[in-house]
Amino acid sequence: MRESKPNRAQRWARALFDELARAGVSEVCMAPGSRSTPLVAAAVADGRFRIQTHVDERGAAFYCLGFGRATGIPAVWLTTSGTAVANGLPAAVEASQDGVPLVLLTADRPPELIGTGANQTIRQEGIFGSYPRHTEFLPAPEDADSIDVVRRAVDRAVQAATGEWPGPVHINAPFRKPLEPTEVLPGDREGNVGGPGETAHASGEHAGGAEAVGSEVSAFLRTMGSPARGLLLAGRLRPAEAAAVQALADSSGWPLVADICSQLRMGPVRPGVITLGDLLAGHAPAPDVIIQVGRMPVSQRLTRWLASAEPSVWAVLADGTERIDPHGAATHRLSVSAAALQGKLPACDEAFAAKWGSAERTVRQALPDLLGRRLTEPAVANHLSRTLPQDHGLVLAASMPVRDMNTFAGPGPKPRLVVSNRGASGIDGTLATAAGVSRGLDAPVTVVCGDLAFLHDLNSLALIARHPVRVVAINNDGGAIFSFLPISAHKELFEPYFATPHGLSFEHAAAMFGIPYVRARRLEDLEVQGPAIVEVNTKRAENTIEHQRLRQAAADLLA
Ligand SMILES: Cc1ncc(C[n+]2csc(CCOP(=O)(O)OP(=O)(O)O)c2C)c(N)n1
Repeated sequence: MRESKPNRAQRWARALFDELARAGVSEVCMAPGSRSTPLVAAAVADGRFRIQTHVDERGAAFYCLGFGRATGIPAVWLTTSGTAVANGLPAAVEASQDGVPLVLLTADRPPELIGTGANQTIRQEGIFGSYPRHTEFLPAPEDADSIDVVRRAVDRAVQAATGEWPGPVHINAPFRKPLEPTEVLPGDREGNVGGPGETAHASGEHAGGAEAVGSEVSAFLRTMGSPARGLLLAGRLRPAEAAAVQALADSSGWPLVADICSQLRMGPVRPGVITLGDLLAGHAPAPDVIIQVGRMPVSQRLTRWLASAEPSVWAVLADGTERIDPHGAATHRLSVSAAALQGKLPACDEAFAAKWGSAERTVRQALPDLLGRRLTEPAVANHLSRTLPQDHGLVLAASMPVRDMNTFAGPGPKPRLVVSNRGASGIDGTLATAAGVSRGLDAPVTVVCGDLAFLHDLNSLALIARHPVRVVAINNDGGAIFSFLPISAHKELFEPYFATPHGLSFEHAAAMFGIPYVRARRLEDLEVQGPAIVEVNTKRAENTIEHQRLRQAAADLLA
């Protein structure tokens, strides 16, 4: 049976805003994001709220603080999950110290995604420390029997924010997909795409030591048997780990699907390394066994496809306490490094490896022609990857820059290091990160970032000015990534609250900080030395179509 509109998340969010309005709250300042979609849609639909948008959550929170100071009525600071939430702390501290009412309303991922390496997923409980007067951690809408849960929570929170000693309050609201106001089939949940959802440990917990590692590995190898079709999947890795993973691939002959931040994705062509996993997903033979190393890969298209193929073994080599498995597909978790498997993996079926290799070659050879010479976002990624000066560091902003480089980078010089702030996938601090990487490597750096990420960290241009950093700012006048989400079909909400166009150009910002500026008109214009800002103007609508065209072209080649 289909639920009628609005779906459960929407009803929940609408009750939340109805209760806020009944409590006399009417001012909202929000920053764009996806997980907060039900809350944004509800605030707009309610009609009683004045809604400001601002790309920088820290500034948005201070805006709300200012409103509370001026009126004595709390404003609602509305954000998505992840580091966006952490950006509210300075205003929360000030509001608490000085008794200013403020409602910190944070969207969150549902509990089953916490601690799995899922995108923009962090532990949000207690994030504002002891500063809130009161905290409400709501259950996900599907986990509560009644909508009264949310109404009572809002009442308690506003009461505390405006009580005898006013101050900040925190309401945390997790949501499952679908997030947009649309129909939903009951039971259609995130996570658990195809796998068993329970992770076995190959042996009992071991307290470390070579002997214990050896026994864990042999227990795993016994369980795995002799698969013919084994695949190595490399997520974010540090260079030393990457070298061990490469050695494992070389010795076993298992195809190695390398993520952009694996340190194995970019550089000259290397047999056995699959760089175009995002485009090949669904068009290459499915493996029986996957051994995954490093943190979560960027391409959800790839990992979802692998999960849906239900490999009999999906072993995650864990390097921390998290279970890197947002799709619930892992079957084994091994507390060993890739080096521990060296020389122990069974040989790979040659036909299987050859099919992956030929799919990779087919798309790689066609890609330059498919991309053409126009200044599109995929072509910029590809051109930068092929022309990156030797030994440059590469920093990729969360959102489309890291995804496009993952999907479209071609063979080229090997960067010294490829990094992206993908631990929590915040768009904040990207420019400062690039300056720090440059100093840390003692080398020039190229940073590719979107316009919202650029604006979010504008004052860090002061750091850029002092380092050999080339900033490639892809200005598509808003958040292009949201055009790929279902919310883009909701025209009335999409542009003002998700895409959030600003109409700004970065020329004057460059001049203000004394940084040379280039407006790129051709791909060759990207090739400047830093410090420099290269602004690339693209159109969001065309970008979505171009991505679809390229994906289809790759699929046609592999059909
Ligand atoms: C600090 C922070 N706030 C909000 C988000 C949610 N978010 C994810 S992608 C995105 C849009 C980024 O736009 P832009 O930097 O212009 O890149 P584009 O999507 O155009 O590639 C936003 C706001 C986030 N990841 N981090």
